[in-house]
Amino acid sequence: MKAAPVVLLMMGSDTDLPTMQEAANILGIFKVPYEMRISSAHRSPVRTMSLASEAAGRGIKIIIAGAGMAAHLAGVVASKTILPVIGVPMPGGALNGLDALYATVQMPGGIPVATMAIGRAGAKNAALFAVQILALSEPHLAALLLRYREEMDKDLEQKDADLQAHQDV
Ligand code: RP5
Repeated sequence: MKAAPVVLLMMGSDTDLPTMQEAANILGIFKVPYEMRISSAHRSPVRTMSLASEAAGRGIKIIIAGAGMAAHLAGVVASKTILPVIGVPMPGGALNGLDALYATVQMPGGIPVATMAIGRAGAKNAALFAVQILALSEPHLAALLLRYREEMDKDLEQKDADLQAHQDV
């Protein structure tokens, strides 16, 4: 049987999926059960608000919301739940994500959204941040996070060694 999702990954459009897939990949690595949903603050506001308000009741602990342009998804979701909401501004549009960054990060006092970087790095970090929050009460995730960082370190060390071996000057 499939494990019940603890992270809800929301995005405003199917066009956000390639970027938000980065978050899904990380949750997969850490074996954190998640659910992906497409729902827009503007195009499907009622469904978006239901997803947000019902999330805690069905065992979701953290919501990641990615949206682009006038990106109100993370803020609207945060207004309907007290679960931590992590926002990811999507790139693209005439302003290439700067609009989404401002719309996501500039929340009025009272309704926080933990906003990540624009695009793939933001989606990846949103998932890692979610795992870090879960690790506060799940020691096996803390151990996996430490190993993940060790592997990043080793990977970079190897890349540096390769660079040194192939440098002519
Ligand atoms: C936002 O508008 C979505 O999150 C997406 O990033 C952007 C453009 O949506 P599409 O026109 O590509 O569906 O709501």
